[in-house]
Amino acid sequence: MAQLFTFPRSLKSNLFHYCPGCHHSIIHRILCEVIDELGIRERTVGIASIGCACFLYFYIDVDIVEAPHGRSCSTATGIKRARPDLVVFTYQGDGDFSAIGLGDSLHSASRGEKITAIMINNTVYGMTGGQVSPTTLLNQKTTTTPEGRRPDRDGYPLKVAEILAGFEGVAFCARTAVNTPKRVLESKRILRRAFEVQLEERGFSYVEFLSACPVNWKMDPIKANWHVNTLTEVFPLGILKG
Ligand SMILES: Cc1ncc(C[n+]2csc(CCOP(=O)(O)OP(=O)(O)O)c2C)c(N)n1
Ligand code: SF4
Ligand SMILES: [Mg+2]
Repeated sequence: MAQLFTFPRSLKSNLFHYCPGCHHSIIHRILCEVIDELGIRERTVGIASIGCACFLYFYIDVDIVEAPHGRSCSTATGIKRARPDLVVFTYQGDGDFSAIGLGDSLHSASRGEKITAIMINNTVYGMTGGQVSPTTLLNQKTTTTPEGRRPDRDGYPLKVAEILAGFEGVAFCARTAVNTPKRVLESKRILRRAFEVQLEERGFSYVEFLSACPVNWKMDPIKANWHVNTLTEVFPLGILKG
């Protein structure tokens, strides 16, 4: 019988701690597949951020550094500048990348640091109980906007990929999702391209994943999975640059 799937070498066999229906685990898998296919596992360093994916070292079998909240791109910058031979990626939430870490993220991108930033946009601070984040949709209920996000009080959703695409230092910028099999395959191609851009030393590469957070969206896993389509109306998918 033909074997269609193999377990990625870079993925540890530990059980995921993520909630049922969370997309973090799918993204971990395709990330590991890309690392394996590019043959870079021995020289890859991941920067885990503070958020639901802070236990990245428990799942991905590469060297992992845990950065303080919001400082992943700066930590990645230091490692990449000290050791340009390494492949360095960050794995950050929308809160980490675009709230507390916005300054670090934008300046790293603007400087054209030769790192790959992966941003998991689930529109909330997932780990701390679902507070509003810069990417929360208008009218979306969160624990800190219980009646929904109001633009006059809470501002508008921050479109990070659109901002980064305008930076000269950014060589590759894309937004994707993993809520259908076709999108999982497309996401893998995009992620691979982002790493290739780093290997080609062309500049900062950025991949944003629209990601389901069933628990904090107060939806069952299936409904949350399809709700990602609503996010795409505000955050369109595609390669913005590269
Ligand atoms: C300096 C600092 N401020 C605040 C916190 C509390 N905190 C932990 S995770 C988090 C937000 C995480 O949200 P996000 O980056 O979107 O990741 P997610 O959990 O949604 O994947 C916050 C505010 C912290 N750990 N450190
Ligand atoms: S709180 Fe949300 S982002 Fe965090 S593990 Fe659960 S579903 Fe995933
Ligand atoms: Mg989040």
